[in-house]
Amino acid sequence: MSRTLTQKASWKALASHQKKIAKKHLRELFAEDATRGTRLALEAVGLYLDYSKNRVTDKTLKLLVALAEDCGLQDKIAAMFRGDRINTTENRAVLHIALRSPRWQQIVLDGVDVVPGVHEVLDRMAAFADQVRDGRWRGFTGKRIRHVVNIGIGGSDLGPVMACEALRHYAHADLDFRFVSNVDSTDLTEATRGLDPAQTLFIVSSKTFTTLETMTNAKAARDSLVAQLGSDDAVARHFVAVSTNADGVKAFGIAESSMFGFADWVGGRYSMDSAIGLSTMIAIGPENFEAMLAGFHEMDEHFRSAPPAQNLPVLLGLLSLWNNDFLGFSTLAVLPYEQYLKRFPAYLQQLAMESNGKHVTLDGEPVKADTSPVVWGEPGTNGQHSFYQLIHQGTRIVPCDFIGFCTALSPIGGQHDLLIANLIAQAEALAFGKTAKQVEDEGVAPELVPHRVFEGNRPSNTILIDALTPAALGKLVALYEHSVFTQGAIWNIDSFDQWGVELGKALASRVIPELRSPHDPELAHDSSTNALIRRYRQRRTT
Ligand code: G6Q
Repeated sequence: MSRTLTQKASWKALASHQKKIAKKHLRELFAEDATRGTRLALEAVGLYLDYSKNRVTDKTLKLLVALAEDCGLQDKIAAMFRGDRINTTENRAVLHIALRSPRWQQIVLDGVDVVPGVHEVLDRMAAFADQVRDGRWRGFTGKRIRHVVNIGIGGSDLGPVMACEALRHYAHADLDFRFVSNVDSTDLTEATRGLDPAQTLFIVSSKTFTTLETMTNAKAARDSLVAQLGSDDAVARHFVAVSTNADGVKAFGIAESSMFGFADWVGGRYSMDSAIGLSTMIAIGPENFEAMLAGFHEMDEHFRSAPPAQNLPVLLGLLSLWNNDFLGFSTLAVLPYEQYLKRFPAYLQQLAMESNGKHVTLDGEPVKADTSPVVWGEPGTNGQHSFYQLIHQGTRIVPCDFIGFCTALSPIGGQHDLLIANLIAQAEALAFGKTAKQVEDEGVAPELVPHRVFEGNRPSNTILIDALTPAALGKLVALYEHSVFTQGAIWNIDSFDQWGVELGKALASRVIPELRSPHDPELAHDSSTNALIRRYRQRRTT
């Protein structure tokens, strides 16, 4: 039997190495090596990663790479690209990389090349997107479409909404995009407030076409549209579906010609570049969407072929694992200094935490190390005026990923320089801090000195990209997808299932009839749950 992770010699070597370098401050590491800031940096496929402000030495990096080798990372990468059923608990291949394969590439699954099918859907999406964009696709009353509302949740929402925001600069000027995800009726109400139904297109995005939230919202939207336009026939001009469930789509009343499919080997949180990205394609146009896919593909090829020490996703993943498992820093703040990326932290939360928030290995044994860090974040500079206090002087250490772009898409005066100066300064302040001596030398009153000290030695990565183009977004998302993969491969977990979301769903389906029952129901939950149900039943007024 293979050794458990923490029993591996490569793991133990890292643990004992950590003890040796635990006292080293980033100030010392930088003082010892004038070239550290450029040596511990990597540029590939147009992304520049400065990882020098991590608490690592050359030895740490070597040991991390050895751990990756010991855990068979290279073989696991090859298995994913080959289409092996690496999502073992669902017995599925994991082939989101096929969604961005060029037409000429072959990826064979169960004897069938899946790439032509991907391009067939992309072509149909492009034809439809063009019709909506240029006004050939008309609503039921003959008016042009002006509003696109994506109804979906989780992976069928977070990717599309993030991409739509991220690439808003490239979006069609006369179309507006809204997103409904929550079963809270406020979401649908507010997203559709003020819209002319005759000019609104709903995209029902659901891989399974059974998800409670999405189907509830989709039905409510359909009923309202039919009531306002006065005919069931209006549905055909105002609803399209993105799904793998053709029967469900048909039963909902959407024709096959208005359905865009994808395969079961695309996980929800890995689906923004599949047909689930239809809203993105309508927004930015097929050419820009294609450029985004090409960006994804470039990063895929880099991940597949670059040696670990020169491999951006592998390095990012290993550094995250080092911070999480060996230094005990259990969260990761993702801090894009780019307003267009305001939904990127939320997107990454799902990508990382749903993928790697697992407690057992592929063999069902407990993972002996902490799995996914808690991912959170906000765009800079807003975060600086709220939670950065804790990041700089709190008792917990929060590794940070700073993300910035060298060229502004919406330049006004010199504002972009102010933005990026803040990004650079934050990483500098976190790493080097401010000593008591420096504070005293500034003439600060002695009793205030401890309050003004920044201990520093707080790790961060800085990712700099030339400009936020569709291709750059594709590369950035693929970077994190594969970083998540790298970490999951080392923990030997299934990064592609999500059984953890099931229990709450099942319990909710038991509570629903108890809330709706016309008579006081027999409640057999715990005393807290029973009391909450009773209180809600007594107090609700609608
Ligand atoms: C993602 C998950 C999950 C899923 C949603 C929506 O990886 O599987 O977030 O995307 O539950 O599912 P449907 O697309 O089937 O509605």
